Amino acid sequence: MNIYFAGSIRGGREDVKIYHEIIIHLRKFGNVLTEHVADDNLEKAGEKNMSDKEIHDRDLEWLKQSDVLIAEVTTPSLGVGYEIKTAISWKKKILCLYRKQKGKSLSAMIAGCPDLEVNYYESLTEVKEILNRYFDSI
Ligand code: 6K6
Repeated sequence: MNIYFAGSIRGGREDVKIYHEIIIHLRKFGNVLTEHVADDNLEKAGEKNMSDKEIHDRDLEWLKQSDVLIAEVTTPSLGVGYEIKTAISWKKKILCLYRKQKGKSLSAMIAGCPDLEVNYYESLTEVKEILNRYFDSI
Protein backbone atom coordinates (compact mmCIF):
# COMPACT_ATOMS: atom_id res chain seq x y z
CA MET A 1 0.00 0.00 0.00
CA ASN A 2 1.38 3.42 -0.97
CA ILE A 3 0.67 6.07 1.64
CA TYR A 4 0.94 9.81 1.00
CA PHE A 5 1.42 11.72 4.24
CA ALA A 6 0.67 15.45 4.02
CA GLY A 7 1.65 18.01 6.64
CA SER A 8 2.42 21.70 6.72
CA ILE A 9 5.82 22.85 5.42
CA ARG A 10 5.72 26.55 4.52
CA GLY A 11 2.46 26.88 6.46
CA GLY A 12 4.51 26.42 9.65
CA ARG A 13 6.57 23.65 11.22
CA GLU A 14 5.17 23.67 14.77
CA ASP A 15 3.93 20.09 14.48
CA VAL A 16 6.93 18.49 12.79
CA LYS A 17 7.62 16.15 15.74
CA ILE A 18 4.05 14.85 15.56
CA TYR A 19 4.45 14.30 11.78
CA HIS A 20 7.56 12.27 12.57
CA GLU A 21 5.70 10.05 15.06
CA ILE A 22 2.76 9.59 12.68
CA ILE A 23 5.07 8.59 9.83
CA ILE A 24 6.87 6.03 12.01
CA HIS A 25 3.46 4.52 12.82
CA LEU A 26 2.29 4.67 9.18
CA ARG A 27 5.26 2.51 8.14
CA LYS A 28 3.43 -0.44 9.74
CA PHE A 29 0.74 -0.17 7.08
CA GLY A 30 2.69 0.44 3.90
CA ASN A 31 5.22 2.47 1.99
CA VAL A 32 5.20 6.16 3.02
CA LEU A 33 6.17 8.17 -0.07
CA THR A 34 6.58 11.54 1.65
CA GLU A 35 8.80 10.93 4.67
CA HIS A 36 10.60 14.25 4.01
CA VAL A 37 7.56 16.10 5.42
CA ALA A 38 8.85 15.16 8.89
CA ASP A 39 12.43 16.24 8.14
CA ASP A 40 13.44 18.87 10.69
CA ASN A 41 15.86 20.54 8.29
CA LEU A 42 13.52 20.74 5.31
CA GLU A 43 12.35 24.28 5.98
CA LYS A 44 15.86 25.70 6.25
CA ALA A 45 17.50 23.77 3.47
CA GLY A 46 14.52 23.30 1.18
CA GLU A 47 14.83 20.34 -1.14
CA LYS A 48 18.28 20.55 -2.62
CA ASN A 49 18.43 21.25 -6.34
CA MET A 50 14.67 21.23 -6.77
CA SER A 51 12.59 24.15 -8.02
CA ASP A 52 9.08 24.75 -6.68
CA LYS A 53 7.70 23.40 -9.98
CA GLU A 54 9.74 20.21 -9.65
CA ILE A 55 8.52 19.73 -6.06
CA HIS A 56 4.91 20.34 -7.15
CA ASP A 57 5.10 17.93 -10.09
CA ARG A 58 6.90 15.21 -8.11
CA ASP A 59 4.50 15.44 -5.17
CA LEU A 60 1.44 15.25 -7.43
CA GLU A 61 2.94 12.22 -9.18
CA TRP A 62 3.43 10.55 -5.77
CA LEU A 63 -0.14 11.47 -4.79
CA LYS A 64 -1.36 9.85 -8.02
CA GLN A 65 0.55 6.67 -7.15
CA SER A 66 -0.85 6.58 -3.61
CA ASP A 67 -3.68 4.41 -2.34
CA VAL A 68 -4.45 6.68 0.57
CA LEU A 69 -3.80 10.24 1.71
CA ILE A 70 -3.26 10.83 5.42
CA ALA A 71 -3.37 14.59 6.02
CA GLU A 72 -2.41 16.14 9.33
CA VAL A 73 -4.39 19.39 9.16
CA THR A 74 -3.79 21.04 12.54
CA THR A 75 -1.36 23.66 11.20
CA PRO A 76 -3.15 25.36 8.30
CA SER A 77 -1.30 24.87 5.01
CA LEU A 78 -2.19 25.90 1.47
CA GLY A 79 -0.21 22.97 0.11
CA VAL A 80 -2.03 20.41 2.27
CA GLY A 81 -5.40 21.92 1.30
CA TYR A 82 -4.41 21.69 -2.36
CA GLU A 83 -3.31 18.06 -1.95
CA ILE A 84 -6.59 17.21 -0.22
CA LYS A 85 -8.72 18.76 -2.98
CA THR A 86 -6.62 17.03 -5.65
CA ALA A 87 -6.99 13.69 -3.86
CA ILE A 88 -10.77 14.21 -3.68
CA SER A 89 -10.91 14.83 -7.42
CA TRP A 90 -8.89 11.63 -7.99
CA LYS A 91 -11.26 9.72 -5.69
CA LYS A 92 -8.48 8.67 -3.31
CA LYS A 93 -9.12 7.40 0.18
CA ILE A 94 -8.46 10.30 2.55
CA LEU A 95 -8.15 10.60 6.31
CA CYS A 96 -7.66 14.01 7.92
CA LEU A 97 -6.25 14.26 11.42
CA TYR A 98 -6.78 17.35 13.57
CA ARG A 99 -5.34 17.87 17.04
CA LYS A 100 -7.83 19.66 19.29
CA GLN A 101 -6.50 22.91 20.73
CA LYS A 102 -8.10 25.54 22.93
CA GLY A 103 -9.24 28.65 21.03
CA LYS A 104 -8.65 27.17 17.57
CA SER A 105 -10.80 25.22 15.18
CA LEU A 106 -10.42 23.44 11.90
CA SER A 107 -11.34 25.22 8.67
CA ALA A 108 -14.99 24.68 7.75
CA MET A 109 -13.82 23.77 4.24
CA ILE A 110 -12.23 20.64 5.68
CA ALA A 111 -14.50 20.00 8.69
CA GLY A 112 -17.62 20.48 6.56
CA CYS A 113 -16.54 18.65 3.43
CA PRO A 114 -18.77 15.60 2.76
CA ASP A 115 -15.98 13.83 0.83
CA LEU A 116 -13.65 13.81 3.83
CA GLU A 117 -13.30 11.70 6.92
CA VAL A 118 -11.93 13.89 9.70
CA ASN A 119 -10.74 12.45 13.00
CA TYR A 120 -9.95 14.62 16.02
CA TYR A 121 -7.28 13.62 18.52
CA GLU A 122 -5.57 14.94 21.63
CA SER A 123 -2.60 12.64 22.13
CA LEU A 124 -0.18 10.56 20.11
CA THR A 125 -1.64 7.40 21.62
CA GLU A 126 -5.04 8.47 20.32
CA VAL A 127 -3.80 9.25 16.82
CA LYS A 128 -2.13 5.84 16.61
CA GLU A 129 -5.40 4.15 17.64
CA ILE A 130 -7.24 6.15 14.98
CA LEU A 131 -4.74 4.99 12.35
CA ASN A 132 -4.97 1.35 13.49
CA ARG A 133 -8.76 1.45 13.15
CA TYR A 134 -8.62 3.26 9.82
CA PHE A 135 -6.18 0.84 8.18
CA ASP A 136 -8.14 -2.13 9.57
CA SER A 137 -11.23 -0.76 7.85
CA ILE A 138 -9.80 -0.18 4.37
C1 6K6 B 1 10.76 23.60 2.14
C2 6K6 B 1 11.16 24.90 2.40
C3 6K6 B 1 11.62 25.41 1.28
O1 6K6 B 1 11.48 24.44 0.27
C4 6K6 B 1 11.00 23.37 0.83
C5 6K6 B 1 10.76 22.10 0.11
N1 6K6 B 1 9.36 22.05 -0.19
C6 6K6 B 1 8.61 20.95 -0.27
N2 6K6 B 1 9.14 19.74 -0.31
C7 6K6 B 1 8.32 18.66 -0.35
N3 6K6 B 1 6.97 18.71 -0.35
C8 6K6 B 1 6.42 19.92 -0.30
C9 6K6 B 1 7.21 21.08 -0.29
N4 6K6 B 1 6.41 22.14 -0.24
C10 6K6 B 1 5.15 21.66 -0.21
N5 6K6 B 1 5.15 20.32 -0.25
C11 6K6 B 1 3.94 19.48 -0.17
O2 6K6 B 1 2.88 20.34 0.20
C12 6K6 B 1 4.04 18.41 0.91
O3 6K6 B 1 3.59 17.18 0.40
C13 6K6 B 1 3.14 18.89 2.05
O4 6K6 B 1 2.13 17.94 2.37
C14 6K6 B 1 2.50 20.18 1.56
C15 6K6 B 1 2.94 21.38 2.38
O5 6K6 B 1 2.53 22.58 1.79
P1 6K6 B 1 2.95 24.02 2.40
O6 6K6 B 1 2.03 24.98 1.69
O7 6K6 B 1 2.68 23.98 3.89
O8 6K6 B 1 4.39 24.23 2.09
